[in-house]
Amino acid sequence: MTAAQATQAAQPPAEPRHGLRIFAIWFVLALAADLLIWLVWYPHLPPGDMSDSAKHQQFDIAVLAVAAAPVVIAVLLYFIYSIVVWRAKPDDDGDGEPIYGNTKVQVAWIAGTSAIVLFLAVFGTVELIGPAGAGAGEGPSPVWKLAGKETAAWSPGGNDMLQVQAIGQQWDWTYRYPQFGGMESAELVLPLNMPITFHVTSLDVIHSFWAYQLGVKADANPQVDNVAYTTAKQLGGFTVRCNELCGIWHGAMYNYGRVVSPTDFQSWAAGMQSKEQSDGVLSALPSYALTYDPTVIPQLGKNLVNINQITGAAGLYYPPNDPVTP
Ligand SMILES: [Cu+2]
Repeated sequence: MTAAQATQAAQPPAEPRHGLRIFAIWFVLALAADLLIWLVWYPHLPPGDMSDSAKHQQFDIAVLAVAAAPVVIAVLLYFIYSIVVWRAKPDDDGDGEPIYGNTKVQVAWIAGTSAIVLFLAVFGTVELIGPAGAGAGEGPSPVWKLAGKETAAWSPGGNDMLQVQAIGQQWDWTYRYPQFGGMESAELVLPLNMPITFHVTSLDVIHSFWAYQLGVKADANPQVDNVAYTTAKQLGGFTVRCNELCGIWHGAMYNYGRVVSPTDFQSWAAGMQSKEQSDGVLSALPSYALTYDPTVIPQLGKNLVNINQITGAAGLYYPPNDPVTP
């Protein structure tokens, strides 16, 4: 072996293009993860797609996951790649080479993070203006109102918004339909494909109206009219829960609702209204107000239990039948 050959053999092999390698592995993994999220996970995301607001929540979570997965993969991949490829030899106690600015890395970092942050800001704002809202709870005075008319009447097929007052009390939900003479129901019945305005309020403490499958969640505060919108897109049943710890029977504070066709809804609501009218309940009920605050009328409570199975309050508006107050 000549001296020149010996020098050549002692030289370390040329460094592979690490950046390109990492990028290639990252690209394949990120693409696979995003495809999995979009095609496999997205359709199963809670809360489902029973209403437009639920659908939007699914979409938002899916888009954010698609944006986040490549970032998470990049961090973990760089970490693992460093451990495997740049690991120091057991007998190597020396320092690594000092590193100074790397224009390519700096430009890529600033461009990448700026793009992600700007995208999230624009996407988040657009989705807040849309019907998705913050869990479809738009607050007592919504900044962006949905297009639609809040009228005293409601007709199926018209573009009037159906108003439903969701009233929480310890420990039950009841529903009031001001466009049907203030008729009250223990079951939340909604028409398909019709824009609905929920007016959420409470008679006593703070509750939270959570129609899970509809993707609607809104605080129920006494003396506050909290507004939330949705449009049901599928027929079927859904659950309404209280989502704010509100006392000992908070866990039992749930009931059910169903989405029916507009004509079925119309006949159900008209039937309920005339039943409550002929029973004298409707005239005895306090007049409709956005912050509903009826006085205690024991006899009325008993009537409502007989007619509509409305029960639940702990000696407040309705008699303390169920659940039993300890
Ligand atoms: Cu509650």
